[in-house]
Amino acid sequence: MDILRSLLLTGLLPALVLAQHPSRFTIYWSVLTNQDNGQALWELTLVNQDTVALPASGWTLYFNFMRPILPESAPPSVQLTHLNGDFYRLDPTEAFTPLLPGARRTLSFASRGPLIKVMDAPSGFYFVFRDSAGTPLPPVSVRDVRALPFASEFQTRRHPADRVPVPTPAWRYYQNASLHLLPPDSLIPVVPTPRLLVHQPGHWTLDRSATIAYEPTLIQEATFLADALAPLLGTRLRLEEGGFSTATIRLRLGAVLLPEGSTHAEAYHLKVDPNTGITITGADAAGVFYGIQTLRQLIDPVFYRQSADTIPIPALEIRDAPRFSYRGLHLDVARNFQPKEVVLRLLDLMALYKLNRFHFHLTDDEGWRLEIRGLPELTEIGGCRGHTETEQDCLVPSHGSGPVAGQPPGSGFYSREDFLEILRYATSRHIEVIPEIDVPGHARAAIKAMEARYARLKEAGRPESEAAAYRLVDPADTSTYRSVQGWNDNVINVCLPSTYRFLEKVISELQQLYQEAGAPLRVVHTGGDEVPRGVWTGSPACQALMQAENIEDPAALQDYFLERLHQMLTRKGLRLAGWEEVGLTAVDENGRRVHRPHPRFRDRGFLIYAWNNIWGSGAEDHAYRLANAGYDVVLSLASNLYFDLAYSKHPEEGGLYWAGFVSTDAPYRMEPFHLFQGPIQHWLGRPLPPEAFARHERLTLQGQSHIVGLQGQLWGETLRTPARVFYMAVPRMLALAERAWAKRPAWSQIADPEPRQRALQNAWNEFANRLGQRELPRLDALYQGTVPYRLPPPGAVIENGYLKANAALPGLTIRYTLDGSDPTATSPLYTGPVLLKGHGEVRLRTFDTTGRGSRTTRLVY
Ligand code: TNX
Repeated sequence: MDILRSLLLTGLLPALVLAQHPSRFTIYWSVLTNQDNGQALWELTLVNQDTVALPASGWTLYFNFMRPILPESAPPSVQLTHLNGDFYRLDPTEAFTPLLPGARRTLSFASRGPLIKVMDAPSGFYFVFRDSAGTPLPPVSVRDVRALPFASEFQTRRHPADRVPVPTPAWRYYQNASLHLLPPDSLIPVVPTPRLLVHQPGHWTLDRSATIAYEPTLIQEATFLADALAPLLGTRLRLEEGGFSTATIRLRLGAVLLPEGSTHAEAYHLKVDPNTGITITGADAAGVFYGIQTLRQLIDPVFYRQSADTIPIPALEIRDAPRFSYRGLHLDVARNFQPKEVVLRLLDLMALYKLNRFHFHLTDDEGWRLEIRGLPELTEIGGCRGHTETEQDCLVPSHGSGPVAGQPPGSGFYSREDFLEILRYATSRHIEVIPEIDVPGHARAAIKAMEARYARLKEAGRPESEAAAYRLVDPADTSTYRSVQGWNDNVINVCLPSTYRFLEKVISELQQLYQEAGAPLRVVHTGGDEVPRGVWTGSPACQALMQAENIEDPAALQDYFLERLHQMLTRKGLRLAGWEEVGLTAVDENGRRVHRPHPRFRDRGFLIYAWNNIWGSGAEDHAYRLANAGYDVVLSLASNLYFDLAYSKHPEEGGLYWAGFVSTDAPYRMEPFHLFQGPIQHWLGRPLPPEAFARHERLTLQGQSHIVGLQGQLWGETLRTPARVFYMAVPRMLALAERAWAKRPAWSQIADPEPRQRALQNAWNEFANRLGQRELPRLDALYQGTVPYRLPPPGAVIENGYLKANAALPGLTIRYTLDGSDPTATSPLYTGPVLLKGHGEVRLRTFDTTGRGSRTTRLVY
C-alpha cells in the first residue's frame, strides 16, 4: 500500500496504468462484396502496433459509420451496438482473447446499403479503457485507418443492376475525346454567358491614370471595383462621386434596355469604348455590381498573376440580365463545421459568378452553429462534439469527429460577431443569406442542448417553469422512431408551448442580427425534411393537443406545426421556406406517403426546395407538381445539383452517391423547364426511355412562373476539411451559375433528340474550354491556390505503342512520368502522342497553374 501511495505521489502510477493499455493501432477496412440483397460485407482488421497486449476485456472501441450495421452480423468475439446516428460501439465478449503486440485480428460485419468508396470507411475510432475498478480512462484515438483497394467488381457495384462503369484511364479518354481545344478568342468571354454581347474592334487600355466615377448610392460598388482592380495595377484607382465628365470608368443607374425590349431587376449594360473607357449602367445597384463582375472577367487571367502598367480590355457592348431571380448555393456547417474564412471565400466565388442567395444550413442533428443570446447551451453543447457519457457537456462524435471536444470540424460555431461579419460581407456582394433552422426533424443538437439547459437549471434549484421554458421534448413521450441518418431522438415535440417559445426566441435573435448587420432577412428556411414516422405517437402532450385541436392522426401534427410556424413568421414579416416535404401531403388514407402538393398550404406563399428526384424513383416530377400547384419552387435537385455527391464512381473519388453521381457537366446539362428531355440515365446507369416519364407531370406555363431558380447543395457529412468544400463546389458551381443566369440554352429548344444532343455537346465543349483555359486559371491567380477545386484526372490510352492523353477541361495541362513516380509540376508536359518503348508504367496528372495536381492516372505498357 505504501508503495502504491508513493507511486501515486510521484505521478508514476497514472503512467503505469496507461502503459498497461496499448495506444498504437492500425485499422484496415476492406469491403468484401456488395450482395444482391442490398447488404454489404466488410472486414475490420485491427493490428496492435504497441508493445502491450489489447486485453480480453475492460475496453470499448467507438467509431462512426454512415450505414446501418447489422448487430447480429458481428463475430462472436465482439458485441456491436448502434448508439445513435452514425455512432457505434464495439465491446469484447467472453470469447475475445487478448490481441498480443504485433498481432492482428479480423472482424467481419454486414451493413445495409452499398459500399463502393474509400470515403465510405468507418472513421473516428477511439478506445476507452477501464481501470480495474471499472472507471473509464481518457479516450485513445486510432488515427491510422486505411481502406484497402476496391478492385473487384463486387466491391464497386452498387446493385446487381448497376451499369455505371468505374472510370478507367481509357474510359475517361474516350469520354474526353468528344471535347477539343478551342482558340481562346473563340470563347465567350464571360461566365455565366451574358444575354447579348457584341464585340467591337479594338480595345481600351486600363492603366493607373483611370478614375472611377459613381452615383452617390453606388459607393459600395465603386469601392468593390477599386479593391478588385488594385492588385492588377499595383495601385488603387481614384474614386470620384459624380465626376462623369472626366472619369474613364463610369458607374450609374438607369434603364437597361434588353434585346427583348424589356427591363429586368439586376440587369446591366456594359460598354467598353476604345476612346472613352467603360460605362456600366445598372437597372439597380445589383446590376451595376454584376457589370463589375463581368468587367473583371474581361481581363485576361495573366494580368491576375502579376500587376501590370497597362491592361487591355476588349471593346464590346453587353446587355445582360439573369434568367432566374434565385441563384443559390447552400452550405451545411452542422455536420462538419467550416471556419468563417471558408464561408467568406465561397461568397467571393458566388459574387464572381453572379449567384445571389446563400442558404446557410446552420443547424442539424450533429450541430448547432450560431450563437443565440440567452441560450448559451445551443452553441456550448450543441456546437460541440466529443466523447461523452451523458451529452450534458457535448454531443457524441459524428462523421469521424473523434473523442476530442472543442476542435473543428466536429466542434465550432459562429459568434454573433462572426455571423454579423458574414452577413455584411454577403450584403455588400448582393448576396442574401437565407438562414436555415431545421425543424421539427434534424434537430437533435438543439434538443440535447435544451435538455442540458433544463438539467443545469434544475440542479441550480430554479423552478420547473423556468428550467423547462425552452425544452423541446416531452419527457413522458414513449414514441420510438429512427431517422434516415439513424437518430432515434432528433425530432422536436410540436405539442409543447416551450417549443414555440424556443422558435420565437431564435427567430427574433436572427432578426436582430440581420438588422444589426444591415442585411435583409426576408426568408427563414425551416427545413421540414425527413421527419421519421412514429414520432409523437407516444407523447401525452400531443395526445392532449390532438384532442383539444381535433386532430386525429399524429402525422397531421406536422401540418399543425407548419401552420403555427407560418403564422409566427408571418407576424414577423417573414416568409417560410422549407424542403419539399413542407409542400407535399404526408400520408394518404392508408397511411402511405403519397407526395402530392398539399392543398392546405397552396396560398401561404411558402418557398419550396425540391430535392428528392432520384432518376428512376418515380418522384422526378415533385418540383413540377409543386410549381404547377402554385408553390414557388427552387430546384435543388439531388440528381444534378447535390454537390456533396461524388463526381464519379471511382472508388477514390469522395462523396455520397445515394442519388447517383454528379459530374461537372451535370448542372449544365439540365434544362430547368424540361427536366425529362433526354437522354436521362437511371441512377444505376441504364438509359431511361421517354416512356419512363409518360405519366409524369410536365411544367405548365403557369408553373414556369413558379420556378424561381436553382440552387447547388453542399451537404456536410463528407466535408471534413475546407479543401473538400472547394473540391466539391468548384467547378460545379460555375456550371450551376451558367444554368441559373444564362437564358434558356439554344440546344434545349431543338425538338429532335439527336441534333439536340450534338448541339448540347458543342455547347458543353465551349463551356468546358472556358473553365479549363480561363476561369480556373483566374481562380488560381485570384486566390493563390486557396480554392483547391477539383482537377479531373486525365484520360489516357496506349494505341500502337503510343501514349495518348486528354483532359476533361481543355486547357488544363497534363504531365506524365515513365519511371513509376507520381508526376509533379516539373514532370514532362504532355503535348501529343508519346512513343513508348519496352515495358513500364505511365503516370499522368492534370495540373493547375500553381502546380497543384489531380489524382494520378496509371497505365502499364
Ligand atoms: C438528404 S436533402 C438530406 C440531408 C443529407 C443529404 C446528403 C435533405 C433535405 N436531406 O440531410 O445531408 O441528403 O446528400
